[in-house]
Amino acid sequence: METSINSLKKALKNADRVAVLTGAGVSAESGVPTFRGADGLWKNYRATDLATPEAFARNPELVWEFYNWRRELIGQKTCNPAHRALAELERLIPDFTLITQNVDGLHLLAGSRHLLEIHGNIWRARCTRCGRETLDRAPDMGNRPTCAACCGLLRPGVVWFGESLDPEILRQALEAAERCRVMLVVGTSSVVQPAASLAYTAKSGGALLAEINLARTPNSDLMDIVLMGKAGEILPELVDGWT
Ligand code: BV8
Ligand code: ZN
Repeated sequence: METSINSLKKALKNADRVAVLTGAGVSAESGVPTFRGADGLWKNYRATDLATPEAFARNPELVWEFYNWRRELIGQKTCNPAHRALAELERLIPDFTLITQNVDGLHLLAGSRHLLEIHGNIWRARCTRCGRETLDRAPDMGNRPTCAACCGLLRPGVVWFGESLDPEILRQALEAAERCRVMLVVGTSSVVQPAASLAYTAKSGGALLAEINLARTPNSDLMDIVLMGKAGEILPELVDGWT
C-alpha cells in the first residue's frame, strides 16, 4: 500500500515546477514562537497594538520595543532540518519557488535562494521619510532608530496587518502558484490573507496540493495529501534518498 509520504515523494520527483508556502510552523523547531499556537505571540500580545501601521503611528517606541524583543530572540536561533530540507529541495527541482510568510530570515540562512518573503524580513528596516531600506542584524535598533541618509524615523521592514504586500513580490508568488505542478503548504494556520489563498490559486492551476502540519487547518479539505507531523521530521524524509 502506497503511503501518503511516498506518493508525495513520487509527485515531487515527477514535478518540474514546485511551489512551497511556509509559515511560522517551519521555524517552531528552531525555538521561534508561532503566532496562534498555545504559546503564540498573538496570545500574549494584541496584533492590533503592535503589528499595524496605526499602532506604529500611535506609539513607535512600543512597536520598536516589540520588534527589538523579537530580533533579540530570533537572533539567537538557527535554522532547523525543515529549513535545510527546503534548501535541498530547491537544488533538486528545476523550477522551485519558496514563498514564506515568515520574517525571521531563517530560510535565507539555510541557503534558500528562490525565496519570496511576502511579509518582509524582521532584519530589514525602512525609512518612513525617504524609503531607504537597510539590513541590520543588530538585535536592538533602539526605540526610535533614524535613517542615516535623512534622519527620518525607521520602521521594521515587515508587512503589517492592513498593509498591502509588495505588488511585485505578490505577483511572483501568484505566478509560482499558478504554474506549479505540486504545492507544499507547510507550518501555516492558513488564516492570513492573501497568503492562504495561494493554495486555491495552485489548485485551480491543476497542481497537486499537500499540507504538512501538526493540526488540520481551514485549507486541509483542499489538499490532495495531508501529512500530520513536524515539518522538521517530514520534510527531511521527503528529500532523503531522492536520487
Ligand atoms: C492585505 C508580519 C490588502 C508582521 C504578518 C481577507 C479576508 C480576511 C482578512 C483579510 C483579508 N484580506 C486582508 C485581511 C486582513 C489581514 C488578515 O489576513 N487577517 C487575518 C488574521 C484574518 N491581512 C492583511 O492585513 C494583509 N494585507 O491583505 O493587504 C489590504 C489592505 C488594507 C486593508 C485590507 C486589506 C497583510 C497580512 C500580513 C500581516 N503580517 N506578519 C510580523 O510578523 O511581525 S502575519 C503573521 O501571520 C506572520 O507573518 C505569520 O507568518 C503569519 C501567518 O501565521 P502562520 O505563519 O500561519 O503562523 P501561525 O502561528 O498562525 O500558525 C503556525 C502553524 O504551524 C499552525 O498551523 C501550527 O499547527 C503549525 N505548526 C507549529 N509547529 C509546527 C507546525 N507545523 C509543522 N511542524 C511544526 N513543528
Ligand atoms: Zn531616510
